[in-house]
Amino acid sequence: MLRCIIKKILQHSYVGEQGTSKGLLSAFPTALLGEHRAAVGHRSKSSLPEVRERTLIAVKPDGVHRRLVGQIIQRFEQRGFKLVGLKMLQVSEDLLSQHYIELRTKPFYPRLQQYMTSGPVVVMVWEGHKVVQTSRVMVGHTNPAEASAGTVRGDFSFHVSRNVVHASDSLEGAQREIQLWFKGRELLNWDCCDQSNTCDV
Ligand code: DAT
Ligand code: MG
Repeated sequence: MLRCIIKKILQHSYVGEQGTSKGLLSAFPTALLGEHRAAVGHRSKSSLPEVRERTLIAVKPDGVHRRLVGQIIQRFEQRGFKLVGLKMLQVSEDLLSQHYIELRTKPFYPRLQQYMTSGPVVVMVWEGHKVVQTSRVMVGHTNPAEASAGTVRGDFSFHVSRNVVHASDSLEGAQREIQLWFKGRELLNWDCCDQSNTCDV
């Protein structure tokens, strides 16, 4: 009940900033209001570029077939990152060759292409402080045989040709990959209800 009253007052204060709601608002302790300000859409530090860092994560066809999508998403949610884009698709050879532009001349590329186009992938954009670097640590070494336990690859795979997940390896790479896989309108800017503990840090 108290939460509803506070929310109503805050909603009024965002519409007008003047009149009775402002007077009533000042009667509430700041700590009590902080959570509710975030919940009704107050924007603060989340617009800073460092906090808004984004990366591309994809569950590869083996991960989808093995029903690992949920567990992989859970790891990123648990870490505190914010999901801003998500879709499932069948990758074309053309999209894959643009994604792996630097690997196209590698001897293993034909097998990589066959594997990556063999079934659907689930591709996501995650946002948060140092998300590119942290995701690479969470995903683990390219070769699962060298990936630490506790990483996605270290826990769910044993061979480089079936390493379950993709994660962008740099800020520039992430920007390029996000633009390649997602249209701008497919990415959502939204404020978490626990913004002060996850995003505005
Ligand atoms: P990462 O996925 O860790 O960024 P990468 O960009 O070097 O690694 O390679 C992309 C993918 O290509 C990798 O996840 C699995 C595949 N790959 C890399 N090296 C390989 C190899 N020697 N044999 C087979 N597949 C390989
Ligand atoms: Mg890579």
